[in-house]
Amino acid sequence: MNDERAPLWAESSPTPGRQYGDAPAPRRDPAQVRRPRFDPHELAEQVLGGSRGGIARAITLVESSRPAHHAIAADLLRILRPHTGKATRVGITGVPGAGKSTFIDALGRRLIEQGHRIAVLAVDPTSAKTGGSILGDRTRMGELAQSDRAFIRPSPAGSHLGGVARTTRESMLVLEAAGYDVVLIETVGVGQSEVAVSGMVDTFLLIALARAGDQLQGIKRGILEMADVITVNKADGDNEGEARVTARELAIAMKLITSDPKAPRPPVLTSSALTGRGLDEVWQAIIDHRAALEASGQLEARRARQQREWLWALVRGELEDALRTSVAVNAVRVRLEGQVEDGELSALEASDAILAAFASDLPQRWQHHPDSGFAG
Ligand SMILES: Nc1nc2c(ncn2[C@@H]2O[C@H](COP(=O)(O)OP(=O)(O)O)[C@@H](O)[C@H]2O)c(=O)[nH]1
Ligand SMILES: [Mg+2]
Repeated sequence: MNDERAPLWAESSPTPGRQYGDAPAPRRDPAQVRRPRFDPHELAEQVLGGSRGGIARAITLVESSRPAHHAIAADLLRILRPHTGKATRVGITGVPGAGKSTFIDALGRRLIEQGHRIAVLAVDPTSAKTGGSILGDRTRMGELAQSDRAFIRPSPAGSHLGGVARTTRESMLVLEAAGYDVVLIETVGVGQSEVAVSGMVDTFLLIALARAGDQLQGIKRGILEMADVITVNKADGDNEGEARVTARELAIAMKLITSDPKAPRPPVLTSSALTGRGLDEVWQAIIDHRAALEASGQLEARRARQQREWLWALVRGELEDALRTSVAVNAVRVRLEGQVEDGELSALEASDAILAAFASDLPQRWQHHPDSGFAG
């Protein structure tokens, strides 16, 4: 970066655990590599004590795709739950290149100077395939990553958005329990991941760019609707004037987009991570948004709604996985698909047959759950 402050790594110890900028996602699930077994009580103690190694192991555990680890992760999260929920949770979106990572690095360092502890997570289902965003962030978040008051975790190598969303949410809880009071979640700006992130944060910041004209086409309307705070970024040098013009245009556009005329319209600001101008104002707008939610009781309602929606997202995800892997369903699928294609069977009849096969083959672990109301 271009300022004179001593680099934070000057006095901090090396940070264990996978970080932004490390080698691309390991080919093997790290939890499958032989390592000491996970003990949820021991791990919880380490997390609550702020041990970086313990936090990294806890996140590795929640990211693990091994069924045996799910139960341990659930135990861990149950122990940690009373210590979660106090952080300021912020989602940060914007098209690739908008400057999100640079912004997070600059903002994060300021917040650390103010005494905060910063957790940075990413939701990017594409990163596992391309490794792109992780490599890009090596330089962008280098300074923040060296601080012992920051914990930065790249998007997990999940295969699909649902998996990435789950592990990001659970990692956030681990980090909150470890005392990180600001959680910043960067996302890629393509739509679906924003929906997932908006389901786990209090405030959504949209980082836009000055490019009068194609500004609105580049940002999907759905993402504009989700934004609680907007900043036109890279407002420096020759770009500054244009950024202001764009901010005014966006402010007008937001009037049209907000369906409820009484709902507070998101403030549209300008900022530059390069010069630092506007960063404090953006953070203030984020704090103000959250404070307004809290004062009106909406923060609690928002989080309750997020939990409820998350519950059903989990149920749907599990159902889809079970359907896809069901032996009985797979035994009939090709035949039924063929019959539907040939017009021998209606889609409705075939769907009944598939569900009947599925019902005969429901995963054991779903049956007789103590809270199901069916168990004896
Ligand atoms: N002029 C200027 N360039 C910036 C600023 N922030 C980031 N950049 C540059 O924009 C490019 C993309 O930044 P990055 O943070 O990786 O964007 P991301 O893809 O949204 O995370 C990099 O070359 C940065 O150096 C800024 O405030 N002003
Ligand atoms: Mg980035």
